[in-house]
Amino acid sequence: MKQKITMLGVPMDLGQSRRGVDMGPSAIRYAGIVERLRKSGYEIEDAGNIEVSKSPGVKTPEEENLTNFAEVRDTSEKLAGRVSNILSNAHFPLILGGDHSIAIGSIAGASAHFEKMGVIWYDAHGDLNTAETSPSGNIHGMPLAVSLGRGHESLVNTYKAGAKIQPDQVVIIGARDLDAGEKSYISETGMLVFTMHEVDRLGLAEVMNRTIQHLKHCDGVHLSLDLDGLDPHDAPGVGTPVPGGMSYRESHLAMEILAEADIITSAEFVEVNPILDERNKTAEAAVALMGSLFGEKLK
Ligand code: 5AB
Ligand code: MN
Ligand code: MN
Ligand code: MN
Repeated sequence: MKQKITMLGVPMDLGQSRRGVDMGPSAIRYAGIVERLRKSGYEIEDAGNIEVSKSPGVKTPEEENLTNFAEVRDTSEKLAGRVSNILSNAHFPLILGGDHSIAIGSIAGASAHFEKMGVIWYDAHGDLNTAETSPSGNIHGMPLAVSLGRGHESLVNTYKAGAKIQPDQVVIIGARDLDAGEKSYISETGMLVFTMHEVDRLGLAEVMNRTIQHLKHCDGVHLSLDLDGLDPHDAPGVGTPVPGGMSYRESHLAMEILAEADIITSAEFVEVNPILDERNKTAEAAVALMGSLFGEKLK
């Protein structure tokens, strides 16, 4: 993965209901991501943030239970175009969130460059809801469903019409808070999900090996890392913390194994909320994990 990196911030907080996650990209920059990756010998270009605008539109009835639908749709479209351009220039897109709704755009843009792109979803949640199954109406709980072709058609049709990935191209790691509708979808499709139960039983190294094996048939892999996948003790600055997550060190091991396998072709780190954080601990964890993902060695 020794290529040029283009980093792009997406100060989006409209996919959920707590203020502050729009400052995630600043917090991650402040925690020293650029210097860190340069030390590992990367050429990294900071492309700044994309603009997220509030456009109070009138919702149609079918947009009910999709909070800030228009803004999320417009930002996704813009982000997809930017991610696609970064890949066209043969750079690695490193996307800083922002809430997880931005994955709709990242995956739409990145998947256009591959025949069959895999997605690793490192998260306490499945983010597989639709407006029909969502208990909150928050779109950050829906981006994986949208990428799989489920949900409001103007979200599903971001950048290119239709589903961007199929269930056999997805691996969820760290799940411990799935809604009923998400559980049904997982069992209907047989999608590979390593909940915390499997992480405890197998250990994260084995989980990562199985993940890599499962995605062997893919020609690219997008890593979507929600900081709430980590235990709230190690990543307190997130809007929807769930106890019992993967530790700081386990998460490093996961990134190190991915670096060794050299399969990741784009990545995003999302849901860092500096207002809820303790002295930028979560942003610093994000930066340290990016260091490992990009091959930083301990000795
Ligand atoms: B996150 C919940 N499933 O849909 C919902 O942080 C939480 O991007 C979603 O993983 C959490 O509202 C979304 C209850
Ligand atoms: Mn989550
Ligand atoms: Mn998420
Ligand atoms: Mn969250």
